[in-house]
Amino acid sequence: MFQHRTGVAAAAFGLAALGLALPGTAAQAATAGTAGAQATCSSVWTSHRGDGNVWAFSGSNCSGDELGHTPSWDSNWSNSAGPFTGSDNDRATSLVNTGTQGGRDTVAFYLGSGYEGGHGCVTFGEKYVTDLSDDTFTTGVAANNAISSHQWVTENACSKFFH
Ligand SMILES: [Ca+2]
Ligand SMILES: [Ca+2]
Repeated sequence: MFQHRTGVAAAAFGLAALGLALPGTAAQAATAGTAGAQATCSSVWTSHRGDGNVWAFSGSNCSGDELGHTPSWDSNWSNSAGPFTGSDNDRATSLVNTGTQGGRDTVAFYLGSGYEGGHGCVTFGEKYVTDLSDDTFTTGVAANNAISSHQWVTENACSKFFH
């Protein structure tokens, strides 16, 4: 790891010494469009990692309907405000975290609106959860088809992690 990083730094210095511009972030540009019904949670994460969003899907392994994706929070997935509305409530079965690392890089999901009823988290490092049917909130209530609010938190704010 250390030697690899040193090598990258040396290469960058070499380019700078030659007066050449570094290529910037073009190589990191997001691939447009996930392949809809053919998407898997792995492909969603690969295509969108680092874009700052959290994603929710109605089926396992990111199949079914995409309920939404957002860099923000939503205290009520059933109301008409925010990124999750109406029938999105109580319908999530798989989740993806394509946020950016550091600080509030973990998403906490809650049984009830208003961040009530117990929580379960998906960390930056975990990337995604393919099936909530074997998960419960901190209150012991089944998490599948039960999420009603979410927010970004620090990992150490969570006491339960979906798997
Ligand atoms: Ca909402
Ligand atoms: Ca609920």
